[in-house]
Amino acid sequence: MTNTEVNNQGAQEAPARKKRIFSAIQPSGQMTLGNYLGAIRNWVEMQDEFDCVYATANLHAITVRQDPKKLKENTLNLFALLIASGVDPEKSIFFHQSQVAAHAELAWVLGTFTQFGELSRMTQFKDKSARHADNINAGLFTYPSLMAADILLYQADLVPVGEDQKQHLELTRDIAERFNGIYGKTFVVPEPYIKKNAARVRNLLDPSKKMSKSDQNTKSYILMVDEPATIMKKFRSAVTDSEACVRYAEGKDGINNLMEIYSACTGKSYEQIEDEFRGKGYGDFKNAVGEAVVAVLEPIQIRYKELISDKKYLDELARNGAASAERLAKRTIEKVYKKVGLVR
Ligand code: ATP
Ligand code: LTN
Repeated sequence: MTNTEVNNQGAQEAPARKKRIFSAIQPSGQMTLGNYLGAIRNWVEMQDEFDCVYATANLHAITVRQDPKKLKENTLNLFALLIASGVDPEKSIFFHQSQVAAHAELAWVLGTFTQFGELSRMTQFKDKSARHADNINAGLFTYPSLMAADILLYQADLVPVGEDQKQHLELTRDIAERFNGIYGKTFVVPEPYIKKNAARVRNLLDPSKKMSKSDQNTKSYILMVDEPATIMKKFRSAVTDSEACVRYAEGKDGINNLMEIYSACTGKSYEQIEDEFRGKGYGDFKNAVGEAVVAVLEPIQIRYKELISDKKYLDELARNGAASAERLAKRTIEKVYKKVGLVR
């Protein structure tokens, strides 16, 4: 019986269950300003409204070859950076995917409910197998079954997704419905949670592309841990146009991108920004954008440095998070094994 039903019958007033969110980020490199404004900041905001379960997706990261030492370091750094950004282990469950074995267990079972044809159509698989032609491994192919397991294990109602992960979420929904259809209601079928006006940050040197940590040119992106002086320098070399007028318009991708970043960091609207820089040159504008970004990132960097120097504390946070995750995951995996007829 749901809480609402209890309430309708006039029984004790129970608070309505908050919707559950699941999300994860791969520790596959250093986080950029794009990751922060497009994803991480939302993770922090969603904590007040939703019951959030967050993880570093280190099992997904090994679908491309990783140096073991580097992977561990990236995983810990990502964990610390997210906490420094405001992911709060008191409010949310936050852990490393590899700490809860049920992710791998459920992924195996769900893999048997995922068709070869479906996986073959995934654009991420096609892209990544073209980029890593020497290592098109089975894990890269079945990546979406593991992602479905991440989400379905926690009975998540909502999954915040960017454009690139929509197809994987759609497949997750299909797998959940297929399983529920055969065995009766087992999984919540998750909905995409698309945040209105979430920032989409573009590459500083080629604004036709998104800002991406895997870009060859370090000047094309701002890292969350870049020094303030580096951030200022990178913005000064950002591509603009020859009009010398700060306004949001078609064909002004470079300036549009800087306006989007400035707006995301200061809360100012495009009109306010146009007013502020009327009659001023791009040099002034770029400096202001750099300063606004430094103002957002500097406090995070300070907290990050403190956290990263206390590995024991970080380990303890992750272990506690994993223990809470495990309790939720256990219920689902036990139900699944029982329904499928697997001896536990
Ligand atoms: P890669 O360079 O390895 O493709 P990436 O930097 O593009 O990685 P992901 O690790 O794929 O980022 O994405 C992590 C999260 O950050 C996702 O939710 C994604 O939508 C978001 N994100 C990544 N880049 C941007 C961007 N430039 N603007 C807004 N959001 C972004
Ligand atoms: N595939 C995602 C990371 C990811 C994820 C998830 C996101 C792994 N498991 C579950 C949402 C829900 C990516 O590369 N951005």
